Amino acid sequence: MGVVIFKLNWKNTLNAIFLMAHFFWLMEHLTKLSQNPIIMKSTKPYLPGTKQNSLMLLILIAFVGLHSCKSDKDREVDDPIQLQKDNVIQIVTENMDFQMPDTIPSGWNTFRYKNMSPQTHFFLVDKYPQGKTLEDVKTLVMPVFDNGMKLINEGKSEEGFAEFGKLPEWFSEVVFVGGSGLISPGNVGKTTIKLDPGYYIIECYVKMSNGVFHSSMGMAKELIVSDDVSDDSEPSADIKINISSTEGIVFNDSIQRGLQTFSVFYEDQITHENFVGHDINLARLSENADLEALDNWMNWSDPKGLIDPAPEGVTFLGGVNDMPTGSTGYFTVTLEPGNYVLISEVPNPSSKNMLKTFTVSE
Ligand SMILES: [Cu+2]
Repeated sequence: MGVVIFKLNWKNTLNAIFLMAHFFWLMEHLTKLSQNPIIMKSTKPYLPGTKQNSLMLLILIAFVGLHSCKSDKDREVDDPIQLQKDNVIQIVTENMDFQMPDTIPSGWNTFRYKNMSPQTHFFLVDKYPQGKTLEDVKTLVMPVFDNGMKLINEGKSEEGFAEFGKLPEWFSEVVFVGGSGLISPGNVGKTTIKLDPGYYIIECYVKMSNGVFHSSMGMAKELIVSDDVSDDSEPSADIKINISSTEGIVFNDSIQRGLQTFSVFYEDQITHENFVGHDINLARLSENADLEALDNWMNWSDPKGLIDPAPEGVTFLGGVNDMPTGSTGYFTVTLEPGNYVLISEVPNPSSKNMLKTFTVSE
């Protein structure tokens, strides 16, 4: 702390010296100008005699103003305390990738996921059983899902689902511990979850227009959660969502515009018909949005589901991905006035009370 204060004071002193040097340079420059007959001819009406000094003073005030603004900004960026307060893990997708750190602290972590690609994505964090790695996923899990999906896409759904029986036994021990909801191209989602130390794989299983999973195209990445605990604490929520297999999505739908933090409490978690649990995805709806098309799209095990392109008029803004019973995750979003939907990525969400619309008024 003492070091920080010293550093800032030292920096301010340097700034002051810099400022004074500038001022003297300016004075000298103006003096030279006043000695130049051509320039003085054109500026003389604006510099009548004694008022020249007041002008210089005004310029100095403007100068000091500008410089002190700049040094305040510098201080914000350089202050390590400020950085710690906003300990956000950045994830970027440009082309079937997760550009992010390999190791992150345990405890509460906020992820800012920026989708700079032309496809819709999410990130899901999977905790793997002891000793299982991304290599095992590539050799024993991905081929099974790829073959099964290929058969389903060919109209052989029975054979396709039978294929999933070839998944290794330990795959049932993989725990989905959260992540973002779906995020449309060009959008950013902010999700906060608590993580235990361990070995994880971060993935996206949205499908390309040819039916191939993004995870098989590179969107599966190892993530180490270290024993070091983050300084972040649990966020406080403006809007509380409860989700369960029995009640579906439950929340108070009088939601204001502006920056809002949602909490998502998993009252229970089950494995749905497509082997995944329920989650929360927030989307903004345009006039032309077709809710029935969206309802059908949310099932990856359907040849037309969770595939590029996403339904028209629906802009996904993130959310909280599958979590175990009793967990709470958070997501933060700026809401403009308009129509929105909270929806789960499960087969026929509307039949499970997991498609709920709300309106944000002006
Ligand atoms: Cu993806």
